[in-house]
Amino acid sequence: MKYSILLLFLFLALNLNGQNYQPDWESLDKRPVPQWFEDSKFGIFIHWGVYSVPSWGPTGDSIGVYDKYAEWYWRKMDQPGKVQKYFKEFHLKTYGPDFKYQDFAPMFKAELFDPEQWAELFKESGAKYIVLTSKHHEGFTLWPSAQSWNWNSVDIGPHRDLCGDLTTAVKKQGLHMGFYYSLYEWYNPIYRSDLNSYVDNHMIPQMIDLVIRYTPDILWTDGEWDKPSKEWKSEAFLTWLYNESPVKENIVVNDRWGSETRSKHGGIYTTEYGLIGDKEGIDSSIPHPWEECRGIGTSFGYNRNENLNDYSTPEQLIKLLVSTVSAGGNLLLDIGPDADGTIPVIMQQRLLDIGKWLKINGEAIYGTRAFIMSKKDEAINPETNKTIFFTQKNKDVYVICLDWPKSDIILKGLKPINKTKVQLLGTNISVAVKKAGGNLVITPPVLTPDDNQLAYVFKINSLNF
Ligand code: FHN
Repeated sequence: MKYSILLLFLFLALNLNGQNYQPDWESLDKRPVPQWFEDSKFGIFIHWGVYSVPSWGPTGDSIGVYDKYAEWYWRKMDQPGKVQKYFKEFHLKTYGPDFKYQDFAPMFKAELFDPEQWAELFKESGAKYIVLTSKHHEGFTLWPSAQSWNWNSVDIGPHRDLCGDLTTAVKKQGLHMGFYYSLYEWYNPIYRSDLNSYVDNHMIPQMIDLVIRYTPDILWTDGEWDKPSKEWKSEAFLTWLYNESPVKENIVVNDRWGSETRSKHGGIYTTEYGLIGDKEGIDSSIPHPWEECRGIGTSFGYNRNENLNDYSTPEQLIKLLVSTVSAGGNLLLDIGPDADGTIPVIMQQRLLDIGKWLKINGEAIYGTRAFIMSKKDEAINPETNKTIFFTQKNKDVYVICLDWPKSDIILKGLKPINKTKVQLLGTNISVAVKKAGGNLVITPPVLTPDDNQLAYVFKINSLNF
């Protein structure tokens, strides 16, 4: 759509309102990440598309992290590599040699999709924002995109605007709605033959369409690693998004805008199963908003081949949330709905477990920041040993214990004042606190089985920093 590109550049030239970001990273990187995002802490990622029909990937310890992703079914089947044989074998055995990936599209029916029910579940989970795959690397769009004719959820399959219907339901629940969008497409012939035309006539018009139609609060790009940001024209697009678009105040973007941009440019930094590409994740001493994303199991798209032991337990998920938030990050936890529009029951269960914990302990998560009193964690508490985590809100500190502490918790260097009180969230039990030397000492009370939780939060009010 040449028209959209012209409009984009016209907007850039005129800069019709107050914002004045320039189309270069130096300027764009100055835009602060809107505060609502850092305060939210917990979001739900949804990978849903044609790949939800075969919903299959190999599992087990011998398979690499990225090779377990069921949403890569089409590519893994075709691409020579370590796991191609598994995908091919499954496909041939199950669907036969003449069955093409495209033949899955009419089987993606979403006949049981109830957006209101999804949104109620999301609300109950305690998540504050949702990110739905508007288009994954397969190129199939979950909205009636003019650029994706006959390869979208209205022309084929569900015959429904899935992005639109979910957006309405999610916003009604007071949650933030966002979209994942893959810059690259594996098999789009225009992408493969004429990148410039793909970017100008397909990719940018699609992103503008998503923004204008649904006014999302997040645009979560991906598939950026294939080309540098200049070739994707990312800086020009973001300039429009930040200066002129209808979402310029609230929109949050990530760092996936070109092969060179992760943890360097854009908005929030992102990790995935704790990794950035092949590297270990975020250096938490870098004070920049960041987000960890991963599935409840080992795949983003639904993988029917997973068993219970592939799924994180409720305890593991709470640990993931708490450890991420205490290091200043957000958790974007993924679910993979079935092609019929239902959310697998185990995923519903896990979300509700998190929600139940957050109902009692949410104040130790939402709106908090990393608690860094000294650069060295050991100086805060020698017993931390990664089962005790800290968050902070104003003058209050939250001590989050994954296991019930069997002895006193000694917080080195924390200074209580006279009115400092300690409360165990979710109970009325009074908690003894005293000053000992330069330290604050909490003596855990006696608990009954009714007080049993996935993690225990001691809130220390009114500290003197
Ligand atoms: O290839 C994708 C993958 O399928 C999934 O969408 C994740 C989510 O962050 N991103 C890509 C790999 O980084």
